[in-house]
Formats: sequence, structure tokens, C-alpha cells
Amino acid sequence: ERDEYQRRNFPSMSQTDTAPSAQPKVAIIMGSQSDWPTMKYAAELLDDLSIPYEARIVSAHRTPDRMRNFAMSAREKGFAVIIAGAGGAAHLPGMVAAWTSLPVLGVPVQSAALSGKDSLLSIVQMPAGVPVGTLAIGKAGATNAGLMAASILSLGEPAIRDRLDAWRTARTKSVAEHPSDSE
Ligand code: RP5
Repeated sequence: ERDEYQRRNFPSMSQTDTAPSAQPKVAIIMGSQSDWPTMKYAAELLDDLSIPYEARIVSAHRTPDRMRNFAMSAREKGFAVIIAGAGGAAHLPGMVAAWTSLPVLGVPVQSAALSGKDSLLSIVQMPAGVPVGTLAIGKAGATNAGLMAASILSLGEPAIRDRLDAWRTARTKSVAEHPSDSE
């Protein structure tokens, strides 16, 4: 329970710290601690599918060397997918994609000034040649980034494909035929 608390509340604490046997293939990076309340939804989705990940704070403008080192070594470390969330002038996903050819999934974090439209446009408008797979603003984007990462991994891992399919089937079954007053 304590491990779970630490993992959910301190993104610098990776899941590998609590489960050393699993080398994560998914990295969840974010520009700031303030992005974690959004990015944790990607983490929760991966938890639901029993997919290990490592969560880190990597700021493009405040820790540019950390960002470069992370991105340049990500493939060699065994990561297969990078989920990168940032808000405002959200250059983190694009800069990471500049340093690695791993798939980068960008999550625009909702900003105070422009409600995340700034984040979205910063991430989605990559010039041709350096792609970032951009998701929706906020919680939906983070959740779908987790699902997209699972989908990418499922191409080579039948066990993940089975869990992803089961997750989707459960969602389908949870939809009632008729509306109810009880909610
Ligand atoms: C970006 O600036 C982060 O991704 C965050 O969304 C935003 C604000 O950062 P803080 O001022 O909360 O650290 O770098």
C-alpha cells in the first residue's frame, strides 16, 4: 500500500523501484511536478493493464541536459514508447522526438492561461519529419496515451494484446442499454 502511495504521488519514484524484476518499456515523462495530476491517468491505465513504466520529471527548458540524456539513451535502456506531457509552450514532446526515433506520444496538459490550446498546438504542429503522436488535452489525452502505448506494445506481446482486448470488452459491457435515474 505504501509503495502504491509513493508511486502515485511521487513521479520520480519509478515502478521499477517497487518492482525491480520488470524492465519498463514505457516511459512517462513530464515537464513539471504540476503535470503529474494529469499524467497519472496514463500511469493508472498502464497499471490497469499490468504494464510496467517509469515516470520522470524532465523539463525541456529547466533541465535540458536531463532531457537530452534521457531521450538519447531511451532506446538503449529498453524503452519502446515514450509518453511525454507538457503544458504552455509545450516543447518537451517535440524536443524528445528530435533526439530519438522511438514513438513519442504527446499529451497537452491543460494550462491556466489558455486552457491547454497552447499546449495542444505546441505539440501537434510538428514540422514534417519529426513526428509526435498527439493526444487530446488533459485527462482523456493521458488515458489514451496509456492505451496507445499498450496498443503499440501489443504488436509484439500477445499477453498485452489479450489484456488490452479484455479492458476494451469490459468497457463495452459496462454501457447500459437504457438510461437510468439512479446516477
Ligand atoms: C511546462 O510548464 C510544464 O510542462 C508545465 O505544464 C508548465 C508549468 O510548469 P510549472 O510552472 O508548474 O513548473 O514546463
